[in-house]
Amino acid sequence: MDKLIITAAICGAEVTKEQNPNVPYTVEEIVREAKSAVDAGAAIVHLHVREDDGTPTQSKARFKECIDAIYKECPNVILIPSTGGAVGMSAEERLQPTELMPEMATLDCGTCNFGDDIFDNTMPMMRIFGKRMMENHIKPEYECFEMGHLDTILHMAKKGEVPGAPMQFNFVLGVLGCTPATVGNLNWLVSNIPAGSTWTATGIGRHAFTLAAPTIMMGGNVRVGFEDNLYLERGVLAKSNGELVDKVVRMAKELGRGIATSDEAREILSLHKR
Ligand code: KMH
Ligand code: ZN
Repeated sequence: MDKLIITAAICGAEVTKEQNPNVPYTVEEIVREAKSAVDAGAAIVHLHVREDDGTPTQSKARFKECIDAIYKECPNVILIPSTGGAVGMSAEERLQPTELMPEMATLDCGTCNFGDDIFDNTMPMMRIFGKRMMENHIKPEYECFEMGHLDTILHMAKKGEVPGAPMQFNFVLGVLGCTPATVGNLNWLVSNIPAGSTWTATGIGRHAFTLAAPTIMMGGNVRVGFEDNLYLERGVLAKSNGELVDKVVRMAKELGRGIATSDEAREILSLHKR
C-alpha cells in the first residue's frame, strides 16, 4: 500500500472565527495554519483565501499573496487552490487561481445542495473548468459530493472534456444535502473509479475521523482541516489545523501506514513540481 497522503483544508469559504477563533482570514493567519499542518505531516494544503474581514474571495492577487507567503515557510508543499470558491460565485470568478499555474486545483463534479444553498456546477461550467486545466497543465482534484458526480466526471473525461488518467478524486461525504459519510457509500465510489486512479476521502463535521479510519485501511488518502471540521473531538475545538493533521498521523501509525512527504505525494499523484 502507498504511504498516506494527508491534505489539510486549512481555511474553506464558509467557516468563521465565531465558530472557531483559529479559522484563518489574514495572509499571516493562513500561513500560520498552513505551516502548522505541514509541520504535523500534511503533504498537501487545499487553499481558499479570505479578505481580512473573513469574506471569501477568489481574487488572483489575494491567492498570489497567500501562495507566495506559504511557499516562503513551506517551500515544498503541494498547494491545491480551490476553484469552488463560495456558493454563488461565477465560473470566471472561481477560475482566477488557475492563472497562477498551480500544480493542481480542485474541479467540482456537479451541482448539488449545500446546506441551505445550491452549489452550481453545471456541465457547461465544468467544460470551462476542464478546458482551463488542460490549457494550463493543471492536474484537477475531482471533488465528488454526490454519487452521481463520479458518473458525470467519468463521462466527461471519456469525451476529453476534462483531463483524464491518472485521475485524482476527493470524495467529500457528509455535506448536508449530499451523499452521507458512510463506509458503504465510500466503498461504492472507490469501486467505480478507473484502475490507476488515486483517491482521497473527506468526512464533514463529526465524520472527519470516522471516515478517515476506513480510508486509511482501504489505501485511500485523507483530508482534514477547518474547512471540513472545527473539532478535535466532541466538544473540543481544534487549536490549529496541525492538531487535526496530527490526529490522522497518530491513527495511521496505529494502523501501520506510513505518511507521505510532499515529494512522495508528487510521485503517487504523478505530478511534476513546477
Ligand atoms: N466552498 C464550497 C461551496 C472546492 O474547494 O472546490 C465549495 C468547495 C469546493 O469548497
Ligand atoms: Zn474547498
